[in-house]
Amino acid sequence: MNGGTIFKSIAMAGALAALVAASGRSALAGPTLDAVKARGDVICGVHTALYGFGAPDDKGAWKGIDIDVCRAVAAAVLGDDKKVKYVPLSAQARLTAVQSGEVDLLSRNTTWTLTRDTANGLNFTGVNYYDGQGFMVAKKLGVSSAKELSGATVCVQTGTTTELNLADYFRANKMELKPVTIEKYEEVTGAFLAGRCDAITSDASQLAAIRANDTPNPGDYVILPELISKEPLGPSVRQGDDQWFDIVKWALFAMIDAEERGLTSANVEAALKSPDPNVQRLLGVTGDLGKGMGLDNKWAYNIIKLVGNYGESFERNVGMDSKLQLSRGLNALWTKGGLMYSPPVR
Ligand SMILES: N[C@@H](CCC(=O)N[C@@H](CS)C(=O)NCC(=O)O)C(=O)O
Repeated sequence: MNGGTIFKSIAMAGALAALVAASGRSALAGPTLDAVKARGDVICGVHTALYGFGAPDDKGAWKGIDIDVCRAVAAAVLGDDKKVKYVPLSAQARLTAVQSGEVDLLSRNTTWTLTRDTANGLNFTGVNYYDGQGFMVAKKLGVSSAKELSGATVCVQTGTTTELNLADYFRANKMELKPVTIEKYEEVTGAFLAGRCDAITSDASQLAAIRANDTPNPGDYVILPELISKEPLGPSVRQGDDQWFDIVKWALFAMIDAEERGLTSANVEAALKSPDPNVQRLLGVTGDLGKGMGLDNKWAYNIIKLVGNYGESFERNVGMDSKLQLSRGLNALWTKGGLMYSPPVR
C-alpha cells in the first residue's frame, strides 16, 4: 500500500464512521446479515445428534430446542424458518467453527462461560436452556448420591466444561477420581453402556437424552440427584458484528416475550388485531423495531408463526410430553418461578 492509498483508506474509514454516526449503525447492514441475505440461508452450527436439542428425525429433518433457535433466526431474517443450513459440530470443533466464520451462529448445548465469551472470541446471545452437570450410573451399581463416587471410573468427553467441572468437584470433595477421558461423543456413551465406566457425566438434559434414546432399557439407569455446576446453554456468534449479535439475541428474546404475552403459533395471526400496544409493537403492527435491526418489521411475527413461543418449543422438544420428560424448572418464565425473562420489546 502506498502513502496515497493509506490516506484514501483512512479518509474512507472516516467518512464511513461519520455516516454511521449520522444514520445510526443499524441502518447499515453488517457483514453477517448481508452475507445471510445474499446467500439466502442461515448457517447454523448444531449438535451431531442430541435428541430434544438438535438431531435429525427419522425423515432427516432437524428437530430440537436448539434447532428452533436456528429456525427463529431464519424466520426473522429471511421470513422462512426452513432456510437454514445445519452444520453438525462435535464438542471439539464447535468453537473454532464460530471463530472462523464457518457458521453464522452456534446453537448447540454450549455453556456460556467467561473464557468462551471473551478470550475464545464468541459472544453469547442469551440462554435457551438453564442446565447443570449431573452423573448417571447403572441402577445395579447401587449408588444413590454423587458423593459415593470416590474411586469410581467416570466417562467424560474432552473439550467440554464437563471435563473441567468433574475434576473440580472431586477435588473440592476430596474424592478420588478415575476419569476415562474420550474425544468422541459416541465413544463416551458407548464406553459407559459397555460398562467400561461406573458413571457417565454430562449436562443433566444430555443424560436424560442418552437414557431415553441410547440405553436398551432406560429403567436400568439412574441420574443421581446432585447437579455439580451451572450450565447455562445458549446460542453464540462470532465477536465483531454487533448487528448480527443483536439479531440472534432478539430472536430468542422474541420467543420468550411471546410466551410472556400469551402469543402462540396458533393465535398470533388473530393477535395482529390486538389492541395491546406491546403486542402491536412485537408483531410489527406499529413502530419500526424490525427495521432498526436491519430486518422486516414482521420479524417477530414470523418467528412466532413459524416456530412458536419459547414454551411451545420447550414442550414439543424436551417437555413432559416428549421422550425426555423434562420439567420447566429453571426454564419456566420468571413469572412462574423460573429464569426466562425478556427485556422490554420497545
Ligand atoms: N455444556 C457443556 C457440554 C456440552 C457438550 O459438548 N457435551 C458433549 C457430550 S458430554 C457433546 O455434546 N458431545 C457431542 C459431540 O462431540 O459430538 C459444554 O458446553 O461444554
